[in-house]
Amino acid sequence: MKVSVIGAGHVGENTAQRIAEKQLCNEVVLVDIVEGMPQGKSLDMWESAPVEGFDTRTSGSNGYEETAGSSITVITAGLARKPGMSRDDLLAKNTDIISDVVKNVVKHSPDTILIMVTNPLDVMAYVALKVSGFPSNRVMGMAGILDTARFRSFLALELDVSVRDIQAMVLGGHGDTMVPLPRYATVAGIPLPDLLAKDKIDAIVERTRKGGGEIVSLLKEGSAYYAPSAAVAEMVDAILKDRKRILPCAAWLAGEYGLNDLYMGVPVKLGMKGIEEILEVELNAEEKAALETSAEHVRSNLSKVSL
Ligand code: TXD
Repeated sequence: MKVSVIGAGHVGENTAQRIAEKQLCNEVVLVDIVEGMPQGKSLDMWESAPVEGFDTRTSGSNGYEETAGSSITVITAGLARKPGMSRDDLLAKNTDIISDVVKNVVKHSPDTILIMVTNPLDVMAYVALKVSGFPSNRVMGMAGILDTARFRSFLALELDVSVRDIQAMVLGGHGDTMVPLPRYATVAGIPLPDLLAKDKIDAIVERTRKGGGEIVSLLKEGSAYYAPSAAVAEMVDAILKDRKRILPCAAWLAGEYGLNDLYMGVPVKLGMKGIEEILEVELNAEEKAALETSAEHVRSNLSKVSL
């Protein structure tokens, strides 16, 4: 089993390292346009194998031959945000990059599952779906696991409990219009609203919505990568091990949640076939309205894409 990671920048390199350390497959191939960089990073990773004790081979390339026959291809290639930039500012440049990357990936791995990471995420997943011609179960985006992880991590700090006991759900597009669902958050099965006052929950929801921007403004250059790469590795694990995990991912909607023809974050079942099912949870009027606002935002971005 082989996983290719296209784009060996911050998210790509950490994703590759996490997949190798967890030994999720036999081989990880890193691809980037910068000469020598993916080769150097993957060699450095391989040299950590004797210490970390993994046998997953890591290699790097500036071409796509080495990616042939990948079970999963993670696409992180493109530009990242700088302070003052929104995810949407990346749209035009990243559309061109993703179109080119996806064409090359598909040529060598016609049966691969695509996990999109590049921003603006929901739009890049759409570009990948159209350019690949793949069925929608094999093209998905990573965002919801990251957004949910941020929500859970802030709740753990506030409640002073283990992150392991916190379950949560974030729906919607990957942006400031995302829709965290406190009603569906639990701490060891106890509904969150029973444990935390509404104003505290609201503040954490707001911090979650702006979680990506918080990191961008602290880093000054580039955006988050430790939590994003952990989220991608969780998706890779769910698929390769056919775990049937229920995780929030960007999925192509065809009527679910009353939405059509766009990618949005929703709970899905992830297994060997990719997205095996989209789960529809009941939403109240306020949550529905927030999801519609998020969908509007994604639609307006989609209207700017020309393929
Ligand atoms: O939740 C999420 N989905 C996200 C998305 C979380 C974090 C980062 N998110 C987005 O992922 C971010 O806004 C960017 O659009 C991507 C990648 O972020 P990263 O932080 O890894 O960016 P880097 O470090 O700039 O890396 C991008 C790499 C860099 O090495 C380029 O040389 C390479 O992409 N690149 C290419 N590789 C292959 N082919 C082409 N055409 C190409 N163009 C650039």
